[in-house]
Amino acid sequence: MKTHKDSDTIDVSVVIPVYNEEGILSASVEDLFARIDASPKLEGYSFEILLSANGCVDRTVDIAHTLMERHPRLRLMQSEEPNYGKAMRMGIKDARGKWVICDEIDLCDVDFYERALYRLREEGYDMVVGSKRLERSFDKRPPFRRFASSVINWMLWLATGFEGTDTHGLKAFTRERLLGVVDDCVVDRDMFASEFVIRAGRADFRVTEIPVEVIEKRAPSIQLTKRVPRVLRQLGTLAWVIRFKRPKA
Ligand SMILES: Nc1nc2c(ncn2[C@@H]2O[C@H](COP(=O)(O)OP(=O)(O)OP(=O)(O)O)[C@@H](O)[C@H]2O)c(=O)[nH]1
Ligand SMILES: [Mg+2]
Repeated sequence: MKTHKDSDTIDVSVVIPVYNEEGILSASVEDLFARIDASPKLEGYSFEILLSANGCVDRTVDIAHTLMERHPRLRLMQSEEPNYGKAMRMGIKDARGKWVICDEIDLCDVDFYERALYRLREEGYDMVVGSKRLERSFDKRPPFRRFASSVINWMLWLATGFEGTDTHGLKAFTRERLLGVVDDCVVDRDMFASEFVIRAGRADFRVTEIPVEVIEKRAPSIQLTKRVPRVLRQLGTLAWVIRFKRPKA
Protein backbone atom coordinates (compact mmCIF):
# COMPACT_ATOMS: atom_id res chain seq x y z
CA MET A 1 0.00 0.00 0.00
CA LYS A 2 1.19 3.47 -0.92
CA THR A 3 2.08 5.72 2.00
CA HIS A 4 1.26 9.40 1.82
CA LYS A 5 3.25 12.34 3.04
CA ASP A 6 1.15 14.97 1.34
CA SER A 7 -2.46 15.13 2.55
CA ASP A 8 -3.63 16.09 -0.95
CA THR A 9 -2.58 12.81 -2.50
CA ILE A 10 -4.82 10.39 -0.60
CA ASP A 11 -6.73 8.01 -2.83
CA VAL A 12 -9.35 6.58 -0.49
CA SER A 13 -11.07 7.90 2.65
CA VAL A 14 -13.02 5.33 4.62
CA VAL A 15 -15.65 7.19 6.65
CA ILE A 16 -17.02 5.30 9.67
CA PRO A 17 -19.60 6.88 11.98
CA VAL A 18 -19.18 5.59 15.53
CA TYR A 19 -21.44 5.79 18.54
CA ASN A 20 -20.54 4.17 21.86
CA GLU A 21 -18.36 1.51 20.27
CA GLU A 22 -15.80 0.93 23.04
CA GLY A 23 -16.42 -2.81 22.84
CA ILE A 24 -15.26 -3.35 19.27
CA LEU A 25 -13.51 -0.15 18.15
CA SER A 26 -9.91 -1.07 18.86
CA ALA A 27 -10.03 -4.59 17.42
CA SER A 28 -12.04 -3.44 14.39
CA VAL A 29 -9.66 -0.62 13.47
CA GLU A 30 -6.53 -2.76 13.96
CA ASP A 31 -8.04 -5.54 11.89
CA LEU A 32 -9.18 -3.11 9.18
CA PHE A 33 -5.71 -1.59 8.71
CA ALA A 34 -4.16 -5.07 8.66
CA ARG A 35 -6.58 -6.31 6.00
CA ILE A 36 -6.24 -3.20 3.83
CA ASP A 37 -2.45 -3.51 3.94
CA ALA A 38 -2.56 -7.23 3.16
CA SER A 39 -4.89 -6.92 0.17
CA PRO A 40 -3.13 -7.31 -3.20
CA LYS A 41 -6.10 -5.63 -4.89
CA LEU A 42 -5.65 -2.50 -2.78
CA GLU A 43 -1.92 -2.25 -3.35
CA GLY A 44 -1.03 1.18 -4.72
CA TYR A 45 -3.93 2.96 -3.05
CA SER A 46 -3.24 5.32 -0.16
CA PHE A 47 -5.88 5.25 2.57
CA GLU A 48 -7.11 7.25 5.50
CA ILE A 49 -9.73 6.03 7.96
CA LEU A 50 -11.95 8.73 9.34
CA LEU A 51 -13.93 7.96 12.49
CA SER A 52 -16.86 10.34 12.88
CA ALA A 53 -18.13 10.20 16.45
CA ASN A 54 -20.98 12.07 18.05
CA GLY A 55 -22.75 11.86 21.36
CA CYS A 56 -20.53 9.07 22.71
CA VAL A 57 -20.80 8.63 26.47
CA ASP A 58 -18.45 5.66 26.75
CA ARG A 59 -14.68 5.36 26.10
CA THR A 60 -14.96 5.45 22.28
CA VAL A 61 -13.21 8.82 21.92
CA ASP A 62 -10.35 7.91 24.32
CA ILE A 63 -9.80 4.64 22.50
CA ALA A 64 -9.76 6.48 19.16
CA HIS A 65 -7.06 8.84 20.49
CA THR A 66 -4.92 5.90 21.59
CA LEU A 67 -5.37 4.27 18.18
CA MET A 68 -4.34 7.48 16.41
CA GLU A 69 -1.00 7.42 18.22
CA ARG A 70 -0.26 4.10 16.55
CA HIS A 71 -1.88 4.84 13.20
CA PRO A 72 -1.09 8.14 11.48
CA ARG A 73 -3.63 7.26 8.79
CA LEU A 74 -6.46 7.36 11.34
CA ARG A 75 -8.40 10.56 12.00
CA LEU A 76 -11.21 11.39 14.42
CA MET A 77 -13.88 14.01 14.12
CA GLN A 78 -16.51 14.79 16.70
CA SER A 79 -19.78 16.61 17.17
CA GLU A 80 -22.18 16.82 20.10
CA GLU A 81 -25.50 15.03 19.58
CA PRO A 82 -25.84 11.39 18.53
CA ASN A 83 -26.73 11.69 14.85
CA TYR A 84 -25.68 9.08 12.27
CA GLY A 85 -26.48 11.26 9.25
CA LYS A 86 -24.69 14.30 10.59
CA ALA A 87 -21.62 12.19 11.43
CA MET A 88 -21.63 10.73 7.92
CA ARG A 89 -22.06 14.11 6.26
CA MET A 90 -19.23 15.66 8.33
CA GLY A 91 -16.96 12.76 7.48
CA ILE A 92 -17.64 13.01 3.75
CA LYS A 93 -17.10 16.77 3.75
CA ASP A 94 -13.81 16.45 5.64
CA ALA A 95 -12.52 13.44 3.69
CA ARG A 96 -9.33 13.99 1.70
CA GLY A 97 -9.61 11.00 -0.59
CA LYS A 98 -10.52 11.04 -4.26
CA TRP A 99 -12.86 8.17 -3.45
CA VAL A 100 -14.93 7.88 -0.29
CA ILE A 101 -16.10 4.59 1.17
CA CYS A 102 -18.82 4.70 3.84
CA ASP A 103 -18.54 1.76 6.20
CA GLU A 104 -19.80 0.75 9.65
CA ILE A 105 -17.59 -0.32 12.53
CA ASP A 106 -19.37 -3.66 12.93
CA LEU A 107 -18.86 -4.49 9.24
CA CYS A 108 -15.47 -3.20 7.97
CA ASP A 109 -15.85 -5.05 4.68
CA VAL A 110 -12.54 -4.88 2.76
CA ASP A 111 -13.92 -7.18 0.07
CA PHE A 112 -16.47 -4.46 -0.70
CA TYR A 113 -13.66 -1.87 -0.94
CA GLU A 114 -11.88 -3.99 -3.55
CA ARG A 115 -14.94 -4.58 -5.70
CA ALA A 116 -16.35 -1.06 -5.35
CA LEU A 117 -13.07 0.68 -6.20
CA TYR A 118 -12.77 -1.45 -9.32
CA ARG A 119 -16.25 -0.36 -10.42
CA LEU A 120 -15.53 3.32 -9.73
CA ARG A 121 -12.15 3.29 -11.37
CA GLU A 122 -12.45 0.87 -14.24
CA GLU A 123 -16.14 0.93 -15.08
CA GLY A 124 -16.87 4.64 -14.72
CA TYR A 125 -19.53 4.47 -12.01
CA ASP A 126 -20.00 7.49 -9.75
CA MET A 127 -21.45 5.53 -6.83
CA VAL A 128 -21.48 1.88 -5.80
CA VAL A 129 -24.00 0.73 -3.19
CA GLY A 130 -23.46 -2.49 -1.25
CA SER A 131 -26.82 -4.23 -1.17
CA LYS A 132 -27.90 -6.77 1.44
CA ARG A 133 -30.91 -7.68 -0.68
CA LEU A 134 -29.65 -8.86 -4.08
CA GLU A 135 -29.82 -12.49 -5.12
CA ARG A 136 -26.13 -13.07 -4.41
CA SER A 137 -26.11 -11.10 -1.14
CA PHE A 138 -25.73 -12.90 2.15
CA ASP A 139 -27.51 -11.32 5.10
CA LYS A 140 -26.84 -13.02 8.43
CA ARG A 141 -28.85 -10.51 10.47
CA PRO A 142 -31.85 -11.85 12.43
CA PRO A 143 -35.06 -12.36 10.37
CA PHE A 144 -36.92 -9.42 11.95
CA ARG A 145 -34.16 -7.01 10.90
CA ARG A 146 -34.10 -8.41 7.38
CA PHE A 147 -37.86 -7.97 7.30
CA ALA A 148 -37.50 -4.38 8.55
CA SER A 149 -35.02 -3.65 5.73
CA SER A 150 -37.52 -4.97 3.17
CA VAL A 151 -40.32 -2.86 4.63
CA ILE A 152 -38.19 0.30 4.63
CA ASN A 153 -37.17 -0.35 1.07
CA TRP A 154 -40.75 -0.84 0.01
CA MET A 155 -41.72 2.40 1.78
CA LEU A 156 -38.90 4.24 0.05
CA TRP A 157 -40.26 3.02 -3.26
CA LEU A 158 -43.75 4.16 -2.30
CA ALA A 159 -42.58 7.51 -0.95
CA THR A 160 -39.99 8.46 -3.54
CA GLY A 161 -40.19 5.97 -6.41
CA PHE A 162 -36.79 4.50 -5.47
CA GLU A 163 -36.20 1.35 -7.50
CA GLY A 164 -33.00 0.03 -5.94
CA THR A 165 -32.79 -2.70 -3.29
CA ASP A 166 -30.84 -1.01 -0.46
CA THR A 167 -29.70 2.40 0.70
CA HIS A 168 -28.19 1.75 4.15
CA GLY A 169 -24.74 0.49 4.97
CA LEU A 170 -21.82 0.23 2.57
CA LYS A 171 -21.34 2.65 -0.27
CA ALA A 172 -18.46 4.09 -2.27
CA PHE A 173 -18.32 7.10 -4.55
CA THR A 174 -16.13 9.67 -6.24
CA ARG A 175 -16.11 12.47 -3.70
CA GLU A 176 -15.81 15.47 -6.00
CA ARG A 177 -18.74 14.38 -8.16
CA LEU A 178 -21.13 13.62 -5.28
CA LEU A 179 -20.39 16.53 -2.91
CA GLY A 180 -23.19 18.63 -4.42
CA VAL A 181 -25.67 15.82 -3.74
CA VAL A 182 -24.53 15.66 -0.10
CA ASP A 183 -25.21 19.40 0.15
CA ASP A 184 -28.71 18.94 -1.31
CA CYS A 185 -29.69 16.39 1.36
CA VAL A 186 -31.91 17.78 4.13
CA VAL A 187 -32.80 14.72 6.22
CA ASP A 188 -30.25 13.55 8.75
CA ARG A 189 -30.07 10.74 11.35
CA ASP A 190 -31.03 7.30 10.00
CA MET A 191 -32.38 8.54 6.67
CA PHE A 192 -29.44 10.59 5.41
CA ALA A 193 -27.97 7.54 3.69
CA SER A 194 -31.27 6.87 1.90
CA GLU A 195 -31.67 10.45 0.74
CA PHE A 196 -28.09 10.50 -0.50
CA VAL A 197 -28.47 7.35 -2.62
CA ILE A 198 -31.93 8.32 -3.92
CA ARG A 199 -30.84 11.84 -4.88
CA ALA A 200 -27.71 10.52 -6.61
CA GLY A 201 -29.87 8.21 -8.74
CA ARG A 202 -32.40 10.91 -9.55
CA ALA A 203 -29.64 13.35 -10.52
CA ASP A 204 -28.56 10.86 -13.19
CA PHE A 205 -25.26 9.91 -11.68
CA ARG A 206 -24.13 6.42 -12.61
CA VAL A 207 -25.13 4.39 -9.55
CA THR A 208 -24.85 0.61 -9.33
CA GLU A 209 -25.52 -1.98 -6.62
CA ILE A 210 -23.28 -4.92 -5.78
CA PRO A 211 -24.11 -7.77 -3.39
CA VAL A 212 -22.53 -7.77 0.07
CA GLU A 213 -22.26 -10.24 2.91
CA VAL A 214 -23.51 -8.82 6.18
CA ILE A 215 -22.15 -10.54 9.23
CA GLU A 216 -22.30 -8.02 12.07
CA LYS A 217 -19.83 -8.22 14.94
CA ARG A 218 -22.57 -7.26 17.41
CA ALA A 219 -26.25 -6.31 17.60
CA PRO A 220 -27.07 -2.70 16.56
CA SER A 221 -26.42 0.01 19.14
CA ILE A 222 -29.97 1.37 18.89
CA GLN A 223 -32.98 -0.92 19.33
CA LEU A 224 -35.14 -1.34 16.26
CA THR A 225 -38.34 -0.50 18.17
CA LYS A 226 -36.89 2.86 19.24
CA ARG A 227 -35.90 3.65 15.67
CA VAL A 228 -39.28 2.89 14.06
CA PRO A 229 -41.21 6.09 14.99
CA ARG A 230 -38.29 8.28 14.01
CA VAL A 231 -37.76 6.47 10.72
CA LEU A 232 -41.47 6.78 9.88
CA ARG A 233 -41.40 10.53 10.54
CA GLN A 234 -38.26 10.89 8.46
CA LEU A 235 -39.79 8.88 5.63
CA GLY A 236 -42.61 11.43 5.45
CA THR A 237 -40.12 14.29 5.31
CA LEU A 238 -38.06 12.44 2.72
CA ALA A 239 -41.09 11.88 0.48
CA TRP A 240 -41.87 15.57 0.67
CA VAL A 241 -38.36 16.90 0.02
CA ILE A 242 -37.53 14.41 -2.74
CA ARG A 243 -40.70 15.19 -4.64
CA PHE A 244 -41.02 18.90 -3.97
CA LYS A 245 -37.72 20.41 -2.86
CA ARG A 246 -35.70 21.35 -5.89
CA PRO A 247 -32.00 20.66 -5.48
CA LYS A 248 -29.75 23.70 -5.73
CA ALA A 249 -28.80 24.54 -9.32
N1 LIG B 1 -21.61 9.03 14.92
C1 LIG B 1 -22.66 8.20 15.06
N2 LIG B 1 -22.56 6.92 14.64
C2 LIG B 1 -23.64 6.09 14.81
C3 LIG B 1 -24.85 6.52 15.43
N3 LIG B 1 -25.70 5.45 15.46
C4 LIG B 1 -25.03 4.42 14.90
N4 LIG B 1 -23.78 4.78 14.53
C5 LIG B 1 -22.73 3.98 13.89
O1 LIG B 1 -23.26 3.53 12.65
C6 LIG B 1 -22.80 2.23 12.36
C7 LIG B 1 -23.99 1.28 12.19
O2 LIG B 1 -24.70 1.22 13.42
P1 LIG B 1 -25.49 -0.07 13.94
O3 LIG B 1 -25.81 0.17 15.36
O4 LIG B 1 -24.72 -1.30 13.57
O5 LIG B 1 -26.85 0.01 13.16
P2 LIG B 1 -27.41 -0.87 11.94
O6 LIG B 1 -28.84 -1.07 12.16
O7 LIG B 1 -26.56 -2.05 11.69
O8 LIG B 1 -27.22 0.18 10.76
P3 LIG B 1 -27.98 0.16 9.36
O9 LIG B 1 -27.97 -1.22 8.82
O10 LIG B 1 -27.14 1.14 8.54
O11 LIG B 1 -29.36 0.69 9.63
C8 LIG B 1 -21.86 1.86 13.50
O12 LIG B 1 -20.54 2.15 13.11
C9 LIG B 1 -22.34 2.74 14.65
O13 LIG B 1 -21.34 3.02 15.60
C10 LIG B 1 -24.92 7.89 15.88
O14 LIG B 1 -25.91 8.36 16.42
N5 LIG B 1 -23.81 8.67 15.66
MG1 LIG C 1 -24.87 -2.91 12.34
